[in-house]
Amino acid sequence: MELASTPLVRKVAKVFALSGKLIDAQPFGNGHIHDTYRLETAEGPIRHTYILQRFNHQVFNRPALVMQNILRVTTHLQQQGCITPRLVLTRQGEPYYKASDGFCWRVLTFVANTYTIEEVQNENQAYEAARCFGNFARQLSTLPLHQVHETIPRFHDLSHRYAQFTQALPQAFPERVEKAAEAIRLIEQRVTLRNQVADVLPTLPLRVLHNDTKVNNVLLHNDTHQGVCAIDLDTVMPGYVLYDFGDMVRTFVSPVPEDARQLDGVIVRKHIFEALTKGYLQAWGAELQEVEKQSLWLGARLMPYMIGMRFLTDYLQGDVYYKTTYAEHNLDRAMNQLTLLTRLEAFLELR
Ligand code: GN1
Ligand code: MG
Repeated sequence: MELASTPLVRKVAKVFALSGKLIDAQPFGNGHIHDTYRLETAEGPIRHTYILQRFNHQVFNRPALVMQNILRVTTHLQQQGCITPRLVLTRQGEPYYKASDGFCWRVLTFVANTYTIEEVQNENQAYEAARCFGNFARQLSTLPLHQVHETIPRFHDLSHRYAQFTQALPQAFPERVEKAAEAIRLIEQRVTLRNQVADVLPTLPLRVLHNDTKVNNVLLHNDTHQGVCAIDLDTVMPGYVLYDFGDMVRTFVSPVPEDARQLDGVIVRKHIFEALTKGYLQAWGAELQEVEKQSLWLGARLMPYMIGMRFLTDYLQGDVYYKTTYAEHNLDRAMNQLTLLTRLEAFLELR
């Protein structure tokens, strides 16, 4: 049996009210923001599994509000009999712990018999994951909006993201601007898309949404492969359904990862698009308003555009936000997303 990876991780883990004795801690998952570990404890013959995260407080600079949201949302879901990860408090009863490394750490339960995927391989996965995110938002429609904090102000506000991009441009390293010329052009060019978003948003109701509906933020069941629940609840806050729908399209329809450099591989799989649309609409049922349904395809273009813009802005700023593993990583991600946008525009045009 492996021992917990570093003394700090072991030390921090013990601050939390885990059941049993810590026997293992391993790095886990592929998130771009936090550092995540999977903990295992033993209580006699029983094993428990937890998720420990070192919180990125540069991205989420109000950790107390994020944790309050998670507590409210998971409690609300549990009250409705839904499966959800639960927050494990520290032995002092706090929702997170500020460690000697200056970082905030937190623990959530690991939902048993589940797995995540990085890419959608078949229609069933698309349908199940979309149903899960749809159910998640519908179940939260009875949670008053004012009870959920905006954890990252203006997170999906396109005009704000565009302003960040245009501000980053003149301050960027000239060689990065040069390498990014094509991506910059693809972003600048989309005036109509920016205007459409500005026109449509004021007609839509605000709802409590997930706001990061990447396919790896949903748990599937080991045996039935059905969607079990949504995870990664840091960005749960008020938003518009087209954001959640659009982020699913962004991460489900292409058969290659968001950082794939082979742009020929970035295509729109029609059967996956249809399966996810079906799953999402079924989960909402009659609760989704007609204006919201009409807005979904705009979301399918908005999200690759906005996330592509955010990757590119980070590239121009010198990779200060997303985790990267090589110099051009954020540029490759941006080009991938902008290629996906171009392919989605053609796809939706034909429908
Ligand atoms: C980040 O944390 P993770 O990897 O699930 C990001 C999302 C982006 C996504 C791009 C708080 O999500 O907004 O869509 O990367 N989360 C934050 O892959 O910025
Ligand atoms: Mg995640």
